[in-house]
Amino acid sequence: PEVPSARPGPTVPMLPPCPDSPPGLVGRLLIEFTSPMPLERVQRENPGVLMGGRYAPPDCTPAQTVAVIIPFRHREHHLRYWLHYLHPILRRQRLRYGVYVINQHGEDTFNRAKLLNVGFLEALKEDATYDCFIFSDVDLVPMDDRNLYRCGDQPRHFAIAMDKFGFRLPYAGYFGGVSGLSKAQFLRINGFPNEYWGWGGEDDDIFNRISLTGMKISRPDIRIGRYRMIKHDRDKHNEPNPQRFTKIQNTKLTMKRDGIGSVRYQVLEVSRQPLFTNITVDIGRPP
Ligand code: UD2
Ligand code: MN
Repeated sequence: PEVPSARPGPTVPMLPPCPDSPPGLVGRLLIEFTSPMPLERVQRENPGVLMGGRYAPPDCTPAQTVAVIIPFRHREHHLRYWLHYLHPILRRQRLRYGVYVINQHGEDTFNRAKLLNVGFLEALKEDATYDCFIFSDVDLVPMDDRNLYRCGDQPRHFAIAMDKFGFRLPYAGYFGGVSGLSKAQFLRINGFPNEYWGWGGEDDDIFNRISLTGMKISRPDIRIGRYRMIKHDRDKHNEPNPQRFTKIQNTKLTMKRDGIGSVRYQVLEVSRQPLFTNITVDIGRPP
């Protein structure tokens, strides 16, 4: 509806708030990764998504603005599946959102959590109204659109029942895959650690930060938090980090100095693609 403004002049369009449970969700989804997914097809099938991967529902005003942050290097064919499945889901969930692919430049050791810190800061530079941050692996697709990509009063863990773990939570403190924190929750834990180079441990460190600051993880129902992970081998330059076991013992000591307050990096390129914003960044290398 259009609400007339007090003085003569243009009218201000006022959309009603989006409903708490979006109508038009379909529930359980069929997710498969057999035939390759051309980017042109994904673009053709998502005409409502604006440049840079931005979207807002045409018929209501969402309570939050969501930045989806994806850590990335050399996974183009995974990204195409992710975009193919996620854009329609996020649209049905009536989210106002943007998709940010944080692409680690060069071939030094991968650092997932540091890339996520970069994504937080760079998304806010693009749009200061982001108040919810969803951090997603590029290879994870939810099997149920009732798993709403929003933030709540506690940090949220979305990917709780993955095919590769037999659709069970592998351990109580597991926080990997897909998670979501409000801006305030993220700042309260000083963001994520920057010092986990290579595979593993960073998700447990994030879990520790959340517990140490007195917050509790919220999770969806186990029947709804189901995911498929695209099968893959371990990437080059992302070998298991041998320091991870000792590092996660020390979160309490390290989290104050290592986090969003101390992240150093250099953005090399920001490029707005039709279905996502690509940010290529130099995050350095392990000491
Ligand atoms: C698990 C967790 C993940 C993270 C990781 C340990 C699941 C489903 N996910 O993932 O959240 O905690 O262990 O670090 O259990 N990536 C690239 N290029 C690379 C390397 C990594 O794009 O060369 C990105 C990509 O988004 C990928 C993510 O980092 O999905 C995690 O890496 P992974 O998929 O190799 O690790 P995985 O499946 O064991
Ligand atoms: Mn994976």
